[in-house]
Amino acid sequence: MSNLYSASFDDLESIRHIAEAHGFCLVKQVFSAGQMEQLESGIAEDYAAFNGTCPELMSCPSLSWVMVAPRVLDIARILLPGRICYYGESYLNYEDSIGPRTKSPFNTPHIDARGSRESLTPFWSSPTDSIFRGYRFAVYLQDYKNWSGGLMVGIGSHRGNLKQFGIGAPAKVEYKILKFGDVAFTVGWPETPLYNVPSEPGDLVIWNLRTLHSAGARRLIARPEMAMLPKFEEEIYEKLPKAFLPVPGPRNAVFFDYGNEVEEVDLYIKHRRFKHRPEELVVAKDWCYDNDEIRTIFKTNNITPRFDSIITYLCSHFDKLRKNGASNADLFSMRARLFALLIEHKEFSPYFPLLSKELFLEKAAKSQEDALNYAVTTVLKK
Ligand SMILES: O=C(O)CCC(=O)C(=O)O
Repeated sequence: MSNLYSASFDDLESIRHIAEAHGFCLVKQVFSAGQMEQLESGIAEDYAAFNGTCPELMSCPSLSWVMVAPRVLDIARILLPGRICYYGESYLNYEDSIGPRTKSPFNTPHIDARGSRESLTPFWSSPTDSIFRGYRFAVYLQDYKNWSGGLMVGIGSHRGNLKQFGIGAPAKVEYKILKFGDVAFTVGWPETPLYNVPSEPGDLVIWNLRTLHSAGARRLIARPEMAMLPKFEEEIYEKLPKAFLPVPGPRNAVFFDYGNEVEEVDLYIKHRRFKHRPEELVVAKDWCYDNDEIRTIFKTNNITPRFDSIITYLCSHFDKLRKNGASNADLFSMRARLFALLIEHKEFSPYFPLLSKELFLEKAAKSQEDALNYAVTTVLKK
């Protein structure tokens, strides 16, 4: 059961082909009805347990299973031959009834992949037009085949020049008139064809980190298959909200990334870490995917974890506590955790290193304290 953009969960070759050709794939029926119920209650449970500030998903006790479900990992492996890496990039959307997350999702079309050898800020672009070796995976709890609110993607936007969709130059847009009775709108379509992904509960939506996408795509009642750029959709919605199908309920979902151990993914990991300045890294306060239980899951499944954000958070927290006069006894377990993570830390490219591993090990051979001081100073300087 595969069509142009979707394939059954067990048709791995089609999934790979579709994702590589178009930059995304709708994978059908990955999760059973029972698993979707488990996911729904898990999201609500963890959201309450963490008072609405959920950590990354592996640190969420009721949700980590989703990311390492065998069907998900089979799909990740076919898309990303070689070792796969998880770097803490995951999150959930939750509200118990339709509220701001559902009404105002992030509907600016964007790509996520960033980083070059010169800077971590620019959008990633391959000099040889190769495919970025990292994907985002999403499980939406609602039916976006028959209602508004799903994901919009630019078909094939994972390749080619970034200018095709307006990054670095104004997008080329072709205008057409769209009529609703006697009201007419001038709507512009980019060269890149747009698509509202018709996901249903149980499906897995995957897209390349270089694929143009936006959240909360509306469907016109008269033309439910037609996708538009959000700014034109908004213009019509403001005047004629009834022209669109409503959303089916709160926009609850989980999102997570896997990538290969390669340069572009290394740059992206560093971009994400640098984006969260150390002082903002309180988000990593409850991140614990370096604990023994979760490490065993990674090991069993041949997943390489990267802990750059946890390291940065620990350096910042450790430094603060030390400056505030915390005793050695108070700092003992944090010191041991940070030291272990630094020993293990391995980057996939030499660009924008978190620290010099060589220098750290050299210092550690003589004094753990000196090595930690070096690491804390270097990591926090960046
Ligand atoms: O909320 C969504 O459907 C898409 C999320 C998104 O834009 C992203 O993860 O970059």
